[in-house]
Amino acid sequence: MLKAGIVGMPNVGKSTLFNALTRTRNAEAANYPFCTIDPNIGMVSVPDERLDVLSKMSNSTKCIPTAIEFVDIAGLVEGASKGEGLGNKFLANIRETDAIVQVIRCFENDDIIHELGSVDPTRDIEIINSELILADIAALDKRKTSRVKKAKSGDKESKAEVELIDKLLPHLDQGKPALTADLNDDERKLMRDFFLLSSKKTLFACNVSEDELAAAVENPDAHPLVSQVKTYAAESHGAEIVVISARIEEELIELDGDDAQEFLADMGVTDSGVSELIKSVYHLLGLRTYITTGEMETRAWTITAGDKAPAAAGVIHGDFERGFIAAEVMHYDDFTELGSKSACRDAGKLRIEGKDYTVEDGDIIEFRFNV
Ligand SMILES: Nc1nc2c(ncn2[C@@H]2O[C@H](COP(=O)(O)OP(=O)(O)OP(=O)(O)O)[C@@H](O)[C@H]2O)c(=O)[nH]1
Ligand SMILES: [Mg+2]
Repeated sequence: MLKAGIVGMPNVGKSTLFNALTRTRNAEAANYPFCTIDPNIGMVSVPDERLDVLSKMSNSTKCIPTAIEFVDIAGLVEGASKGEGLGNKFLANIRETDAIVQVIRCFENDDIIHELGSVDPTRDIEIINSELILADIAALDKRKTSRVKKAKSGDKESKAEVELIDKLLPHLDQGKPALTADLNDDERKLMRDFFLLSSKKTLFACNVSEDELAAAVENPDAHPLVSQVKTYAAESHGAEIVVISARIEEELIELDGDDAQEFLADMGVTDSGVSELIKSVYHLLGLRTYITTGEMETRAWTITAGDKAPAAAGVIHGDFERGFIAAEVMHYDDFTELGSKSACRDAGKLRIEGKDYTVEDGDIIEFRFNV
């Protein structure tokens, strides 16, 4: 299962966000730096309104969303790449993730300690990024030393690695993440073996105060701290931001249905931003959803963008992939517009696809297989 790591300075609300995402209080969130030492890991359902619609149409007994994993990691400080504040251990936790959610404190509150005494998003992001980059430089230096000799004795793979490292190091030395290095497909593929921290896709989550959420979601550019992050994220990573209030979502854990809606309405929003964050991370990880629906259940299944029908079938069961014959496919939009499978068939919107079919997000599929 693909994992997204929650990364940032100490005491910015990472564990609060983790609890909000997992709708638990499994992570201890408290007002002091380095509250988290060992990472907290949790499965998070991916919100998908389409499932509720299909579930009703099919009269399904169960409705099962898909999920991704989030890891709440300890706070990073300046010098982490040199081992400051258990930095090496924390960086190793980040190395094991597939994407990064960088949480940035965008709320002013004198009661909540900021590691550096003031709220300054640009400075905070720069500290985190430079620690990730410095750790990558150290890793690449080490790797280069071990490859140079082999490269000299004619080992092709080592030679390619050394060339790539020589291309990456000057880029990193300029303080730029490996993610934005100008590489061709082969180089990008080879770089994956390096497990660089700064090569991970990143989403910037602006944690704003409860009473500013509505306005900041409406117009991020008008919020002085959020707009800083937006500009920085675009320039440094070509990345997106999401505006959240971890605090609001955390308070929602205790409320159900109507009470939660009422609480959100009081804040002038329909969502705390956390659903949007989960969806964005899912997309960032390159994941897509296809759906199966029937009386027994309506269920979302995760595939990687570009997956062919047999691989998609394999997500349900290995036998489906091994014995794959064909996929009966209709798209969610057609199914909901036309109202039934037979209406889709009559309208030519129910297709029989073979093993070369690339499954699309929102496809409703029934597999034919034989084992
Ligand atoms: N007012 C306000 N307080 C918040 C918000 N988010 C988090 N906090 C508070 O900030 C403190 C730190 O939150 P945590 O979630 O523990 O922060 P962390 O980033 O996990 O901290 P470390 O694990 O120590 O790195 C807690 O007292 C939270 O209640 C917020 O949106 N608004
Ligand atoms: Mg924490």
